[in-house]
Amino acid sequence: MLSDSMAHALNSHLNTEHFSAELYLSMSSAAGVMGFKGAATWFMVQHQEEMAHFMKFYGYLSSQGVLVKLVAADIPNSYASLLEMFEKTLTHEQHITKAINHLMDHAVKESDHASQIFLQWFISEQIEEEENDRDIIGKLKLIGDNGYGLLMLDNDLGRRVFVPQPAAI
Ligand code: OFO
Repeated sequence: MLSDSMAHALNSHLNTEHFSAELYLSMSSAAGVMGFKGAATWFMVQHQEEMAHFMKFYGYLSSQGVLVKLVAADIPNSYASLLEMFEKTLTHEQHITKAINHLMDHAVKESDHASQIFLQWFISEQIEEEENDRDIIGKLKLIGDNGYGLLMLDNDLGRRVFVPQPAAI
């Protein structure tokens, strides 16, 4: 059984994961409009991953008998470059990492072992998320305005595929 404050904190984060999904769908559209079809695919896969994260929270809260409350958000969709998109992605993911860590602190404080087990997967996931973003930002900085380099990277980003994750804990 979840405490009211834990249920509230998890529900609030569920909405943040949903925001992430919409943010990356919007970035997919922006990358496509800029002509980066590979990056559009990369962000589309990121969108799918975030929807899977959102559904993990939804599934966990539902299994604990919590009525989920969804909140609509305004999604930014204006970017000057691919580099800006990935820098904003990394900043957003660092924010998510902090939020997951706070949720874990909350669960530890309450001796809520079920939530700690649930959140453990997200702690590991955030390491990978931030590492991927840092790698791409590093490459984009090396490439600069070199068209051939951007084409090669875009090709590479387009190879990303969505791997479905188990919905439950
Ligand atoms: Fe769900 O990890 Fe990104 O936001």
